[in-house]
Amino acid sequence: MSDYAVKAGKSNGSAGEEYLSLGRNKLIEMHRTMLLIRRFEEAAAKAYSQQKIGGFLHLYIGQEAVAVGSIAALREEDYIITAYRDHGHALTRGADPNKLMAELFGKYTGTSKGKGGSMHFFDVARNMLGGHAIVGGQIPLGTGIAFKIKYRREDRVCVTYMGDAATNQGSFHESLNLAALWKLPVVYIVENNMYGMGTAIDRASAVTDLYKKGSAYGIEGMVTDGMNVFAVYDSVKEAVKKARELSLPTLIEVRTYRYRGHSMSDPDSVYRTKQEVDEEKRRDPIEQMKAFLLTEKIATQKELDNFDEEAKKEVSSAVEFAESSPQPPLESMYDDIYV
Ligand SMILES: Cc1ncc(C[n+]2csc(CCOP(=O)(O)OP(=O)(O)O)c2C)c(N)n1
Ligand SMILES: [Mg+2]
Repeated sequence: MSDYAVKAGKSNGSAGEEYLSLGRNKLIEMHRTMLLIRRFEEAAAKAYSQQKIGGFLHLYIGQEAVAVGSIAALREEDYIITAYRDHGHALTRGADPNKLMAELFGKYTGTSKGKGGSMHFFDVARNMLGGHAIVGGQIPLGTGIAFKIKYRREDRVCVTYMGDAATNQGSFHESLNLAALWKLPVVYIVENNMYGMGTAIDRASAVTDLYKKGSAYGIEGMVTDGMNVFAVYDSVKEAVKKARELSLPTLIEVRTYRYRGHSMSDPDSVYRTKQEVDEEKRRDPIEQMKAFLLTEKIATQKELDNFDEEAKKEVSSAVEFAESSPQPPLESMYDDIYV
């Protein structure tokens, strides 16, 4: 692996004086964002089971540290683009939970006026460029955004997220080749949650150490613990620095886990055991962050409880907002088809 050294992120978030330099506000904000994502997803699952949300719904529960740790390492002007499991990324970027919930409900007050739904969260003002339903479809788009950054000599990077199964798509390989050839400021983040729908990674991918897939194109690979927000932050910070200063791509494999099925209609009990899920939950990213905040005396238990209450309140008012919002009017059917 000489030229394409593999670097592991730190896996013990409670070990760290260095993280205190992020400052109390930032640390609390990271924790509260993970909480907001989890409560948002739980409320979305409930609304889906009440048939208030139609179509597909892919939840991010368990993967919160990936969006939060990675986006904490970015500047506001940096771009992000991801697949359909996109709620966590949009919330972390600061998209309005009311509008996001309304989008799930198909309402006119939603981020895309109710026409995009769960898989197509967008917030152009916050440089969140989707939300893409075709597996691997966002990878060439993210690569193209990085090309645009370089072509216009902008001081930005593009973080392109994907699932583990997307690394078996041709679009992944074509993108990595061009990103390396043209030296593009892109960071590819593979959210390896071990499954593509009901298929375990070792049944679909010849190489299961996904960070190694960059080596065919001379792209440095890193692997990091996706249940630890600081490990994700460290790896992404390093890769972003390389993209910004040297205009070089990196492939980061983030090992994470989704607690729920692939989507709301997936009976996950047929391809994995409850024991496996319970085992993974013991590494819960939110619980790890709580332990860190308490150990380092950054927050008290009472404050942590309050943060959770506030996240629940914010989410229930988002549900109320979505429920009381109007449907898109029929006349709007052909609006916004082209920019
Ligand atoms: C091109 C294409 N093929 C198949 C599908 C159906 N499909 C939707 S999600 C998915 C699995 C993708 O898994 P992964 O990339 O690991 O992402 P995860 O769902 O685990 O976040 C498949 C096969 C699709 N949406 N697009
Ligand atoms: Mg997956």
